[in-house]
Amino acid sequence: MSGYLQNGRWHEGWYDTAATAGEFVRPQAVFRSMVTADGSSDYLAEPGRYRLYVSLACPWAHRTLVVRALKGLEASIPVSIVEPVMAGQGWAFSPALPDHANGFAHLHQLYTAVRADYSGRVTVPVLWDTATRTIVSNESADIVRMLNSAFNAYGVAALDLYPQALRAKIDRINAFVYENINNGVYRCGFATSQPSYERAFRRLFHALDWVEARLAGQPYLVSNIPTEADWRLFTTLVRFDAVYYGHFKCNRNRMVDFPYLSRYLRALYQTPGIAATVNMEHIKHHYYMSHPHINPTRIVPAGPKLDFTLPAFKQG
Ligand SMILES: N[C@@H](CCC(=O)N[C@@H](CS)C(=O)NCC(=O)O)C(=O)O
Repeated sequence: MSGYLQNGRWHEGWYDTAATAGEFVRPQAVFRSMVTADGSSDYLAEPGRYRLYVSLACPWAHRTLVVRALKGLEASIPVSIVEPVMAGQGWAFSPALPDHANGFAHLHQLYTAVRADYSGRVTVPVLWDTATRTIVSNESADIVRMLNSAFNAYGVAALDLYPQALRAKIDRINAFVYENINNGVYRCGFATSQPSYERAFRRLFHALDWVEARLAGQPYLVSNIPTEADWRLFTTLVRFDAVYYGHFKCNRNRMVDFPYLSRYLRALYQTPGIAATVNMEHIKHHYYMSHPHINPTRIVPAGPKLDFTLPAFKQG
């Protein structure tokens, strides 16, 4: 279980789905500033100035870790990792997983340090500015864009995951994948009425069938090399068989039952730097232990046996 801040005070509680007929509706992120390379915003890209707060369990935070790794920004943008299980006070730090910048015990303290009367959910990822001691952004879609383009002087400038010529296509695929798959698994798992669960389930597998058919004809979603659209899908797919299939009841098929999707998932996983961003311990412990309304015993399943290191493309 977790909670939220109301006028800067922490309250325990889960999402209220009563007002939306049992449907889970994800709130908008609140901090939406951008870091730029040319100083055209308040936040100039500088090595060591910004810190990412992530959960290794969270698919939205995972996107930012993937792009940080692909762009070679590990030394320029340090990371603080929260404890995997979200309990009474929400995301927490510990002696083993400390808040390096502020020494806080809980992530909600970071939010109220910036805005004493903050109201809303306290989410990861967070891009923190150590110079002005503020939150630049808590929206992973924006953080991914900043890491891709603002820090080229300090990372792999040649890699562009959002090239000008492909932007319209990437945006279209992102919208479809977000609605039906990235957030679709949550709409299944967090639904509190049978019809809203079944609607989300149908839309999810319709979308996965569409992706499977597309991948039969081309290796990646938009181009013949991975783009931002593929990495945004990856973080959901890599959690699918271990968590969403069982815990979120997305159980028409597993990833391993889709030949093209599973080949694609392995190809992305085997990209240099990516395997190190995937932590199945944190992923499984987070989901199965943080939602007692879904899994009251909080027992973490021992399976399934997964191997993303099998050859991505069959020989011959
Ligand atoms: N729009 C946000 C969503 C992030 C998000 O919902 N993160 C989840 C973890 S997977 C979280 O921190 N939830 C805490 C809560 O809702 O209380 C983003 O993509 O950055």
